[in-house]
Amino acid sequence: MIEIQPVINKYPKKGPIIQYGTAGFRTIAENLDHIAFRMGLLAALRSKGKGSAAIGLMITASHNPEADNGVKMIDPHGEMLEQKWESIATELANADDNLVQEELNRIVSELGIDISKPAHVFIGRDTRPSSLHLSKAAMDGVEVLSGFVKDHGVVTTPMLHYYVYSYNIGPSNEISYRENYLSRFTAAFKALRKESTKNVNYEATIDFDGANGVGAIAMHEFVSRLGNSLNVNIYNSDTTTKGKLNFMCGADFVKTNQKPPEGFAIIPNRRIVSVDGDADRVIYCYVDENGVFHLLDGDNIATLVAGYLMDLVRDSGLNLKLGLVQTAYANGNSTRYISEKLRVPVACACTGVKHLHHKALEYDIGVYFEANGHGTVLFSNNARNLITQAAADERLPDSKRQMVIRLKQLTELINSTVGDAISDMFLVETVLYFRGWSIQDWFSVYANLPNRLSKVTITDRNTIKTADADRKCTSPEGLQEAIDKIVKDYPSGRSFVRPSGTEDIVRIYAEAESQEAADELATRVCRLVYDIAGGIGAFP
Ligand code: G16
Repeated sequence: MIEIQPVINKYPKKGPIIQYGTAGFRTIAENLDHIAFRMGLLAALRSKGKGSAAIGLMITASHNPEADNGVKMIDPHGEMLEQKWESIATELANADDNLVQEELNRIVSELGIDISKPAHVFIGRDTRPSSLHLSKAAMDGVEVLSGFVKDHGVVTTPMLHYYVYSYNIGPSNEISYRENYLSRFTAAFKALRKESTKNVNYEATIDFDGANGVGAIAMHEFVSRLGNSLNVNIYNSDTTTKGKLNFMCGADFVKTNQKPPEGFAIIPNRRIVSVDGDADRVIYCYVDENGVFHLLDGDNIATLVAGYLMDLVRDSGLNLKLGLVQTAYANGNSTRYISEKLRVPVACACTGVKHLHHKALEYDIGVYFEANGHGTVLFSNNARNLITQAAADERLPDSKRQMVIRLKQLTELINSTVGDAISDMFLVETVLYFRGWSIQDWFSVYANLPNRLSKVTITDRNTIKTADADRKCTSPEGLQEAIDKIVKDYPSGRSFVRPSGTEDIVRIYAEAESQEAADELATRVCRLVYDIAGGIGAFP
C-alpha cells in the first residue's frame, strides 16, 4: 500500500459524523475538505476494483444553499454508487485521521482489490465558490493512489454521469466529452422536429430559469446548436455573483414555494422551465392571463411522458412492458390518473434517484420521476433490441414503422444514466410538440390535489425512521398514530414525514382537497414533529 499519511495531514477531519445520504455527502462546505480527499482515495480504489473503469466524482450540493457543498460518486455505467459502497464510503469519511490508512488496507483486502491496477477518475464540479478547492482535494486523493484524474471542470451532474458512461462503453482519446454530449442531445431533438405535426396549440418558445448555476452555462451551449428548432430565452444565468445560486429561483424554489422564479418579467401563458443548481431536475410552470400561478412538476412530467410512450408502444405493436415509478411525494391524483385512466402500472420507491432507478429496471420501458422533478426513462436491452429490429423491418406497415422510429429517436434523446434537466426538457418539448399542446392543455389533463411541502428542524433528524417507502413513520413512538388521527379531519387528506438525506431537516408532505386544507394539515403535522421529535429554533 502506498504511504498516504503525509497527505492526510493536509486534510484533517472536521465537523460531526456524516453519512453518504440521498445523493452522496452533503453539508456546509468548510467541513468537506477531508471528505473530498477521502472520496478521491475511494474512487481510485473503486476504479481499480472495477477493472480500471472510470469512476465519477461530482462536487455539488445541487438544490442546497450556496454555502453547502457535497461529493457524490458515480459508478461505471453512469449510475449512482452501488449501495454496499455507501456504507464503505461512510466509514472511510468518518475514520479518525490516523486510522484512514488502516481503513484503506481493510477495504483492499476484504474486497480483494488489486492496487497495482491503474485507476481512472473523472471529476466535475458545479459553480459554487467552494467547488474548485474541493475538486482539488478530491484530485489529491486519486493521485496519492497513483490514479489518473480527468478534470472535467464545471459541468452539470448529468453531464458527468454521461461522460463516465461514454468512456466506459468505448474509451477514446479522440472524444471531446462535452461536444459529444451537447451534439448527441441536440441532434436527437432536431431529428424529432423534422417530422411535421399539426402543432395546433404548441409554440416553440420557452423562458429558461437557470437557477444562476451550471444549468444556465450548459443551456447557453445548447442554444448555439439548436438553430430555430426551439427559442430559449435564458434567465438567472449569473454564476459569478456570490449568493445568487438557487436564490429565489430554480426548480426547488418554484416547487417548494409554488411561485414563479424571480429574475425576469413573466409573460402570461409562456412556459417557464426551471432547473436546479446542478441541472439534474426540472420543473415547468406558467402564470395565466389572470396572474394565477400553475405548477407542472415531476408528476405532470411523468404522466405526460408515460402516457405518450404508452401510445407509441401500443401504436407500434411492440410487445413491451411499460411501468412508472414514483415516490410517496407523488400527488395522489397523478397516481390515480396514470394507473386508472392510462392503465400504466405504478410502483412506489423510497426517495432518492437510486431507489427509483433500481425499481424502473424491472420494466422494458421504466419511467421514473420524483415530484421534485428528478427523473428519466430507462429502456431495457430487450426493448432497445426490439425497437432496433422493428425499425429495420421493411415489412412493417408505414403507420407502425413511424411509431417505432419515433421510439428509437426518443432513446437517443433521453439521458438514461440519470435524471437530466435539459434532456428531460427536450423530452417534454417533444411530447408537447407531437401532441400539439400548449402548457394549458397539458395542465388540464388532470388536476393535482392541492399540496404543501414543509420542513422542520429537530435536534437529531435520524430519530425519525420510516418504512413502507417512506409512507409510515416507525420512530419516534406515537408520531405516526398522531399523524393518522389528524389526517382523518381532511377529506382526501394524506400526510407523511421523513428525514431529508441532503439537508439537516425533516420534510413534511401534506395533500388535501383545498389549498387551505393542505396548508393547515401540513402546519399541524409540522407541530407534531416539532413537539414529539424535539424541534429546535422557532416553529416555522
Ligand atoms: C437529491 C436526490 C433526489 C432527492 C433530493 C431530495 O436531489 O438526488 O433523489 O429527491 O435530493 O432528497 P431529500 O428529501 O432526502 O433531501 P438533488 O437535486 O438535491 O441532488
